[in-house]
Amino acid sequence: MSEAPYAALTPETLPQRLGSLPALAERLGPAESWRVREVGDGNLNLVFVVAGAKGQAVVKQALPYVRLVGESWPLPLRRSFFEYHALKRQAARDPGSVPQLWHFDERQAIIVMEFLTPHVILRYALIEGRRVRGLGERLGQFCARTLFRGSDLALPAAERKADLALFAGNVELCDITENLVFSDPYFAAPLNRHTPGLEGIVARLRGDLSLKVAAQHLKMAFTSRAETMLHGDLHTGSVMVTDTEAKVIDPEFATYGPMGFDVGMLIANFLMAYFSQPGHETKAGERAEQQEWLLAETETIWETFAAEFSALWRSERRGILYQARLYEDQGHGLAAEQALADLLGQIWRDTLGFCGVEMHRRILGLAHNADFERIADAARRSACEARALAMGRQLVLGMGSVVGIRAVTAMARRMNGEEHR
Ligand code: SR1
Ligand code: MG
Repeated sequence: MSEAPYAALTPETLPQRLGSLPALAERLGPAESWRVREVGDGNLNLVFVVAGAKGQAVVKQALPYVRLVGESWPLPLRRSFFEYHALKRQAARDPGSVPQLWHFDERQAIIVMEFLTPHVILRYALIEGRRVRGLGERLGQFCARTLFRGSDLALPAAERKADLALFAGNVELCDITENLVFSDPYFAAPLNRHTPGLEGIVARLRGDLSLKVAAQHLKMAFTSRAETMLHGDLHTGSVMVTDTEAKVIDPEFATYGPMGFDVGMLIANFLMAYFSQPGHETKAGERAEQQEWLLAETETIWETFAAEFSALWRSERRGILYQARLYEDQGHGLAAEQALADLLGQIWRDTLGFCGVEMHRRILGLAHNADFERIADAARRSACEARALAMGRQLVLGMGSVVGIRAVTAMARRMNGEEHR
């Protein structure tokens, strides 16, 4: 590990500073051959693509502040430590799902990893109207495998408790989620912004007391129900794709929380991609098939998640919860199936609630989605956003009564055909 004090990399300093790292030199060739570009377009970090005579790598470095806002919002470098440890666990729990890790420097907050090529960020692919074969299935598997295998359903108790303690240190990134996702959208928080034209629906949402209460119930679930290691920021900007492959990146928000959080965030971002599509049309109806594909993939995410989670329940339930010695070994396999159904029901309800608040915060809060932001015309943008806001409300308030993912996609189709002002 580097002994020098932390210093942010630049394309100019990177070859000299990292040129002697075996992890890079062996894969890329001599530093004199390196070409470096900074490609980070996220809200927090520096991301460099380094190309050498023999190969390429990604060098990700945390900044000591929130990049989106600037130095006025300090943010600890140790988020890089949590990202590194989360990536290691995700690689073990769902092999092939994340980029290969090549080097970690804790003091410099640098992670060196595989450069995924020809992958692009899923969100941008969806904005362009592109499709990815097997996308929903792969993401559903990722959720099931990482969420199940990071929990007391699967891990030895001591290991799970050690990880619970480790990731409990990710305080500042949890604080971002706690404020930006669960609180700020529901009042006029200083960093909030929204598209002109949404004033009426925003006032109604912020005046909806049941919604405000439900959002805080969800916040309490997020802060107190440490069920498993979450990715913590599983949106379509945290997935890289080709036409046939998907990999998950950026788990710096990793923490222990409720299983439905990752699934809900992911589905919310598919639904926002769905509602944004008409805003990217050059002629009416042009994206209708793309919208249907997005809903089909949304259904597949949940259906695959539930099927894979059930398979893991039946084959890998070796943790301290719902032990086979209580059920199957006593000839009470049916009770284990009942417990599984109950648990999936709880995850489903949580998923819907987290999905709803994520849809709200990406339109009303600080951190918006390119899906909507890239719709240049404000009137078109606000029309798309209003439908997503209305659906978010239905999901939060209806989380206990919406039965099945097909009811969700049917709701999306209905909302997409309506005006919400
Ligand atoms: C201040 S950070 C804003 C958002 O960017 C990240 O991607 C997370 O989604 C966070 O909520
Ligand atoms: Mg990120």
